Amino acid sequence: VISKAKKLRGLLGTERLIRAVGAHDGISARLVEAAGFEAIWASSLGLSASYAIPDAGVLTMTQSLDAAERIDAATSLPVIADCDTGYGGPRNVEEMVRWYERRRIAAVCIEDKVHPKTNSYADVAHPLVNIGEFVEKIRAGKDAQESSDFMLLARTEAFIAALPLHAALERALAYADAGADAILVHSRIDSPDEILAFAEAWTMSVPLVAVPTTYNGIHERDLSEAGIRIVIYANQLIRAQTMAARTMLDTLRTSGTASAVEKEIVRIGDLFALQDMGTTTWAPQ
Ligand code: SPV
Ligand code: MG
Repeated sequence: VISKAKKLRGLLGTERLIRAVGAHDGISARLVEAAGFEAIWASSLGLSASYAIPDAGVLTMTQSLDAAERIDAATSLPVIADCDTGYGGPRNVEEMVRWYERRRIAAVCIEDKVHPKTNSYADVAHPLVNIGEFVEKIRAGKDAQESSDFMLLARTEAFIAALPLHAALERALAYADAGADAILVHSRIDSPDEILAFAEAWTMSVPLVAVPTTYNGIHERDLSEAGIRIVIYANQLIRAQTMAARTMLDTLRTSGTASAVEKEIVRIGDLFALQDMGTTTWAPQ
């Protein structure tokens, strides 16, 4: 069987944009696959939200690893695990890579913020570690992997920290030189200007990854034309689930009968199918 890491490498070897969607558990991963996307992003925001705890470096590596493994087991798609800052220093990243690779996760992503980091959209300071420190983490991670297919994505939060383009590029170049297999460049402004300027200035063959959450007006076609190779829809799925749940719960509370929500919820048979029950419901649900 071909490994998930090889699968992701294979996708990167084509011309087509890879679309990854953020998931936080088995069923969300399965829904992403059924919808026809190419990869899963095991999101720290989604996973933290599913625990109802802050996305602020609170999850331990073990919790994130277990979740990534459950997500991976539920889908044939490759999983890119959001590993925050790498759970500590270079020695932690080394250990992290060993475990994630052992558990067949295709790729991990670490970011250059100070640990414990806070989600990029939070209205707080987003201090970065210096370049040398992050380069050490990348090297430690790359030295630890066994198969050459496993990938380590390096994410720069330079724009999140309000640094200019040249600083973002300086960081990304150093990370690529240190062996990062892809560069995730993050931005939280409403326009794609930062990402497009970065992609325009990027001359290395190391692929770029973008997360168009705030600059959601851009089309995949334009990201792809700009040279982005992976687009991550990081949080739309858990936001959709949350909205649907809220609507259903409101209807249920105000109506006083479960029949009122029947058209807002999937059939039990749909769940059975998603969980490989291999049977149908006895009632015409
Ligand atoms: C996540 O999904 O946890 C991410 C991406 O890190 S973002 O929330 O856009 O920062
Ligand atoms: Mg995250």
